[in-house]
Amino acid sequence: MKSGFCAILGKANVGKSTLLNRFLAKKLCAVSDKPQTTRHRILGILTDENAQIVFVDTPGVMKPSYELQKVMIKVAFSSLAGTDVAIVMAEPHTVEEELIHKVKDVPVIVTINKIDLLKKREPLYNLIDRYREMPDIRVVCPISALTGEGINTLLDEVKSLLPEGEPFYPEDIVSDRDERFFCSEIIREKLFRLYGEEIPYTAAVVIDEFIEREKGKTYIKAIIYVDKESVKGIIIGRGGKKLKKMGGLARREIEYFIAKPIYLDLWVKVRKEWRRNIHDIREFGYTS
Ligand SMILES: Nc1nc2c(ncn2[C@@H]2O[C@H](COP(=O)(O)OP(=O)(O)OP(=O)(O)O)[C@@H](O)[C@H]2O)c(=O)[nH]1
Ligand SMILES: [Mg+2]
Repeated sequence: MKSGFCAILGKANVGKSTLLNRFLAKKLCAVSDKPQTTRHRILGILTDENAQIVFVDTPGVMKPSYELQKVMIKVAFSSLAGTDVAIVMAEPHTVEEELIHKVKDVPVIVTINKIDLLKKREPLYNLIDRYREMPDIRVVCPISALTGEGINTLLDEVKSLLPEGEPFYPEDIVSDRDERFFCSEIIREKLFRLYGEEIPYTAAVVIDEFIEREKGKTYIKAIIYVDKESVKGIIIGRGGKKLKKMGGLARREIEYFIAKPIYLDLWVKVRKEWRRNIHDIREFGYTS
């Protein structure tokens, strides 16, 4: 049996969370077409007959400009401590030299994602050659996390770099996070998907109550904290329509995720400038 940790790192929006979901064949992590969707370190545990791989999804690496982003960067790099393998994910048009140099003492698999978007394959071969010339890179894997192309090869490469050992987690456990956490992430993902521009970045979601009942629906009270009064109005929308639509999408996905009917009670509150205040950031569950 092989077992170990595999951190997935890369710039924002390259497809890290999509890859983790693809590995687990389960929608676990929030995915959106906006950068900086992921704010936490999230484990996705894959156990099969000969290995247990603990994949670690991380926030995208970027230049931080406010406190929350600083915390996110710390979260990303702290996931390298104790990891057995690092997947450094890149898109087909960039070379992630800087990031690769930051990963020290861990075998690196460079993963070029989104190859389904390439019209021609030649530029890809040149890119693979450039990575192969760099020291410390074990393997270069072109993949599409979206279509699944190349995923099995990548999985085999990860396995081959893991040490022999007993599993860390029972085989039916898929994450270190609980249902409450994933409920808040589903709601946050819907904010990313439904609202334009800056709006999702100003929001944090906190599950205030989560009450399971013997009979009837699970009651979930969630508070969306935003940093300005004007954003609150935009999230709620005229006559509450926009929030209702968002809530409906979130409710359906939460019901699917926890396999129970729920009543979702959504509130929007203002916590001025929370993204710049470390105490608020911690209170909302973001820690490195
Ligand atoms: N065409 C294509 N799109 C992809 C692929 N993988 C991910 N995407 C899309 O890329 C966008 C970002 O995906 P995410 O998985 O959220 O990216 P991420 O790296 O986790 O982003 P952050 O959490 O913001 O750092 C989404 O719109 C995905 O659907 C792929 O292989 N091909
Ligand atoms: Mg992500």
